[in-house]
Amino acid sequence: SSVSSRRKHTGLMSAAATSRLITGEAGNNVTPYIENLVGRGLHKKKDHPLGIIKAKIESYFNSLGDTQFEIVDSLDPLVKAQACFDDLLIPEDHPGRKPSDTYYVSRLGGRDVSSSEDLLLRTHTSAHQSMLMREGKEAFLCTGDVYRRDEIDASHFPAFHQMEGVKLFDPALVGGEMSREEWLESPGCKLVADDLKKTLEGMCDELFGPVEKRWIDEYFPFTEPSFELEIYYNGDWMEVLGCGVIHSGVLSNVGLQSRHGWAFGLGLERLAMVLFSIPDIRLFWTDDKRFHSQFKEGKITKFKPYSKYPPNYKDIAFWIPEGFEPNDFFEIGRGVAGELVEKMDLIDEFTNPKTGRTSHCYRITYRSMDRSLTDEEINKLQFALRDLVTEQLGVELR
Ligand code: FA5
Ligand code: MG
Repeated sequence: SSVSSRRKHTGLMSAAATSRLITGEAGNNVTPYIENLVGRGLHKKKDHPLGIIKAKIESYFNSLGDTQFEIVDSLDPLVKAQACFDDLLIPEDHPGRKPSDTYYVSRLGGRDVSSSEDLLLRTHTSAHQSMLMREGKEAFLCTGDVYRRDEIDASHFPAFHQMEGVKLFDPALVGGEMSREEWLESPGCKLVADDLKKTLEGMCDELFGPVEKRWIDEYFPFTEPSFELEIYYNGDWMEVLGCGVIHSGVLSNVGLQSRHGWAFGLGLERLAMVLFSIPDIRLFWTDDKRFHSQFKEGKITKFKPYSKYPPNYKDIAFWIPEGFEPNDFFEIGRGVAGELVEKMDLIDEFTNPKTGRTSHCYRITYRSMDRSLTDEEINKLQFALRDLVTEQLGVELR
């Protein structure tokens, strides 16, 4: 077991010498597993479900007639905190900026201090809004891979894809420079919000056929008002996107204080899983021919599952130290086993009344998409996991 965990460490060190994302700088928490996902460009593959959906949505927006949406899909996912957070009025103490939630390449002030110059993997495509508006773009669709530290299961993966849409309006139509309060009460603001909702409802009808939808009031620091759109599909409400009228502060930051418009950000996997009946979010990243042979440019077809290999379960229990972050544990699991870890579930939590110490027990589900795993292989992974959590998180195994 210690052999295989040492091998992991060596892998990490040698990657550090050449890598752009694993630098060993202060606060650098990108793992080799994540680095391997960056740059795959799944959304640009014409025969990939994500590429097919992207093209469908782009052609919908550019069939509306009145506005030409520029297509942007090749921007570097490595951005500054300035672009991902500050330009969007996301405050320094926002939970989304914490190293438990975001992959940082560097943090100038150290692990726990936020700075505009920090380098990170974008957590949403909104990170490019301000730059694209500064360049003078009036309407665009910007698609890319985004990264968030998160739990692992069939619908959560630390990398997924978003499409950002922005449309600015003619000031003659909606009004020009005014105070934020005045704008929010104005008919122009209502016009922008109505256009946003009508356009996005039309997009859902185009993709799903007539489908039941509902609007939920939301909060984003960079839009005002803000909404979320849910659709009723296969017996359940599903969140498709977040959107809103662009906040006056965001526009004045890019020198557009006399302009107004809307913005939205949608999750491509969410839509693709439903439209193509893809049951597991990790399938988007597979190299398996049995997956890729099923999809063709321009066609929305139902995925036919190929046989799954059997799962293997292993439990791990430990006393947690103060400040324990489950995401750090999930990350180590992903680092050790990569795609072979299907799920990591907290199955038991217990506090000793005498000592006040808390113990967590997690069940790890190991499964490969393309072969049967041997006991020996699983045991090695589990031992490596046990070693690493002890070393890196200071937990005490039970
Ligand atoms: C955002 O990321 C905002 N930037 C969206 C936005 C853009 C609002 C412009 C206003 C203006 P949120 O975190 O809710 O918001 O994510 C947006 C969409 O991405 C979700 O509705 C969902 O479709 C998708 N999404 C979010 N988290 C995940 C995940 N873990 N896996 C798959 N899809 C996800
Ligand atoms: Mg949301």
